Amino acid sequence: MPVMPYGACITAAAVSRRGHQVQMVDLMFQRDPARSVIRELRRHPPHVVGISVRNLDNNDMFQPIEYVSELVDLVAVIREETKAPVVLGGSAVAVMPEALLRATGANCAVLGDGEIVYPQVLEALTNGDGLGTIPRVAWIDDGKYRVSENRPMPLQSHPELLSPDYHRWIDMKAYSSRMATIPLQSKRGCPFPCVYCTYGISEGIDYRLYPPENVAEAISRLASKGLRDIEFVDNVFNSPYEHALEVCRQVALKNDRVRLQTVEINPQFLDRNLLEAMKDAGFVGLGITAESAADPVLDGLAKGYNAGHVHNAAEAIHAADIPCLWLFMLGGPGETEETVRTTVDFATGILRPGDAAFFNVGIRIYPGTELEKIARRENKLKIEPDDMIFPTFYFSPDLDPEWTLDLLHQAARKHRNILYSALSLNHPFMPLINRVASSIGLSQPLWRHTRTIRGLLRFMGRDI
Ligand code: B12
Repeated sequence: MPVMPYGACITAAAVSRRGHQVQMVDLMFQRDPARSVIRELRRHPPHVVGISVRNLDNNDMFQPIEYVSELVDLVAVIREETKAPVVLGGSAVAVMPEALLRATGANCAVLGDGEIVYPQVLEALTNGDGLGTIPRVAWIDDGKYRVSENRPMPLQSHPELLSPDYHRWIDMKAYSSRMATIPLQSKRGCPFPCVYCTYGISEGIDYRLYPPENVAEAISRLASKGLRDIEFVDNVFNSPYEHALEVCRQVALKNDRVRLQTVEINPQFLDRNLLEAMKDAGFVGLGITAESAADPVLDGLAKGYNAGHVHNAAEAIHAADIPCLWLFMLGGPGETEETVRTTVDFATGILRPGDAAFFNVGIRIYPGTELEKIARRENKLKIEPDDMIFPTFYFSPDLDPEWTLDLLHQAARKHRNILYSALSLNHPFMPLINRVASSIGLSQPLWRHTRTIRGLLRFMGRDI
């Protein structure tokens, strides 16, 4: 499913509010991105070009696709057309700023909240000032990587910066005709120490919470424009628990008839009470990032909860009767054939017809994470941190990847609502499925229809 450029729209709205003229070029649906960029640069010659980079790669260990080369080519095209400084921003940049700056030769990178930092960068570039006093900016100076101070960034609660006016910036028809959901955050920051994760690196380890009334207000704004399939894109939606509960209460009070989703639920903080509040707010599906149902793996990933929490969450979800997408991650530290079997058995045992389970196999290693240290200690990772810009994965030394795929393959043959990365992520039918689902009016979330879609595909002799 195409993901809407939420961060880029927020950033564009922020600089526009400061009086700058902003042109957004969304390359998501462009057949020839370079041509679209050249056309736009000629039509509106810019003083500064900002690029929002979301993904470094597709995160698939078996069929890795890297996107950095495309970015490098794009910056080269921009450089040929204009002398304007190029600024990188976006979630991928915060993950690996130095490597991306070196690969692209961009002038600087914004590592923090674009709505706060980018206006300051624009002013510094316009006035010829240095970047050093602006928080969370990185650049290369005489071959040396420099990064400015990391100061706390209070959230900006202006409605336009929480739910930007999407119709102004992007082609909303193109997104809604492909089952895209409207992203919305209720907080930033993540205090959990999961070994593989970069959330704390990019958004900080302290929570920064949007007031629940503002979140509810943002939802009303979206609903008033006909945007009702809204997805919370917090790192973890249900922590802090009380905040999530209050968000749900405030949204329910507004009664905007929205269809809410999130795939960022932590099983540790889920109970009947919250699930009821989520239902009242309008949740039509939720994704639990359980990662595993086996204690040695949950320990190895430093998830901070155990298999008991995962089972309790399943019980609560069944009682609340909300469709659920279970997300698992196989191959982490401590994973063995036995733990894989435990997790797959758990998944196949709990699925109801409208549920689905998705297994990611192999874990992307990012520099600066505990997983990087583990992989180096185990002598599994020898390349320099900057080279990890290209897909680099961890897979437990006590497990065979082929065996794992084989087991998943058998489970997916038996249970049509089981999916795994190597089977479905890069499937050429996925974009078509999104289009058809939208045109026949299938309700969100699409994964609720996994069994039916796979049944149809099997009937046509194609599995996914
Ligand atoms: C929610 C989420 C999802 C949801 C998205 C749902 C939706 N409807 O949007 C789902 C589950 C679908 C998803 C899928 C995937 N995701 Co994801 N996702 C996230 C998550 C947790 C939040 C993204 C988000 O919306 N944040 C909120 C917005 C406001 O923040 P933002 O985009 O970062 O923007 C801010 C700044 O970056 C900056 N900024 C942004 N643009 C610009 C531009 C300029 C010029 C400037 C100056 C600043 C700037 O300012 C913005 C506002 O403050 C991030 C992790 C994270 N915390 O960033 C991972 C993350 C983006 N995902 C990631 C990945 C890998 C994927 C998948 C490839 C996974 C998979 N195996 O399929 C897919 C790709 C989907 C796709 N089509 O692109 C990686 C990307 C890194 C990488 N390896 O490539 C991340 C960083 C997580 C990680 N570390 O692994 N994801």
